[in-house]
Amino acid sequence: MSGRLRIAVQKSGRLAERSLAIVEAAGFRVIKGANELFYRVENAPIDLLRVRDDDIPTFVEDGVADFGIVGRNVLEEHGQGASVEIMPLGFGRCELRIAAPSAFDYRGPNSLRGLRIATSYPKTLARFLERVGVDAEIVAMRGAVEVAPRLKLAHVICDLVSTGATLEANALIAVETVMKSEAVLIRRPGVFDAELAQTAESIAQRFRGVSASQGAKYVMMNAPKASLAQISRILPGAGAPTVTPLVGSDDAVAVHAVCQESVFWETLEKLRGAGASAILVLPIEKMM
Ligand code: PRT
Ligand code: ZN
Repeated sequence: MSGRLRIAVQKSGRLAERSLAIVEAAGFRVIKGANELFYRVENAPIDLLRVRDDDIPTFVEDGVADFGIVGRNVLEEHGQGASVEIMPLGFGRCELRIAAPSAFDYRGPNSLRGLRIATSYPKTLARFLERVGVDAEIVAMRGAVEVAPRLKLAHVICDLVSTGATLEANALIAVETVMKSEAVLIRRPGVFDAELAQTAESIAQRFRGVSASQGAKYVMMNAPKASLAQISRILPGAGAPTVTPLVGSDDAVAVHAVCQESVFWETLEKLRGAGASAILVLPIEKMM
């Protein structure tokens, strides 16, 4: 493969833009050339293979691509289990759920026994039904699954839900979660040869850095020494904070910490309640 590494990404659709954005945030400059199938990275030996998301698991398993960015739902449905999930990427979040007409009296998976369930995820649904020990008929559909009950094609549906607006517009209510999904970085099975190994390692490490710094914040404040323990407990997802003396003060210190989770106004109010002042929350651009 001429020493270049391939990352399969969705060409167009819900994951396309964010997939490109994460590659660029990792410092890889993507040239969006005239070639529809490949985008070249200018400052690293990487090409982006732009395809339909359903094909990504197969391409990565067969070694046509070395890495792929794809929804875990698609990996579960179209993959053979041979590729390796390296990390979740924090976007494209949704849930594969079973939904029923609002009048349906749902009392757990047993209520699905003998029913027709429409879905674009027949394999994943079949595994779920087997796991809960329920026999039902799966009606495989390509899209517009939410209209199946109205058309009397099926009693209930199994589809991806993010905001819930589509279910609501079709008078359906989610009754069961089959799986939770988000975009994930996957790699092909097997080892990379020496030429590609370094690029592969750099991709994985930089992606980890980008995904860790998304949502992470750098928090600074002044605080009384006496409340340091309390303040450490309030800071969301932070390791041990850095504490430095303040000139001209014996009982107050400066506290710096990297918070891995969102820092809300309530957190700031709690910090102030614990005696902190001059609280600053800053975005983090890169982390390693
Ligand atoms: O052309 P290609 O095959 O590449 O794309 P596609 O049409 O198969 O997929 P696309 O672009 O629609 O979605 C790509 C991936 O985005 C999915 O595989 C999921 O991992 C993720 N994702 C996240 C979603 C949703 N949220 C989502 N809400 N994919 C689809 N939906 C649909 C859902 O099927 C339903 O029709 O949106 C509707 C529900 O949305 P809400 O907001 O009304 O609940
Ligand atoms: Zn698709």
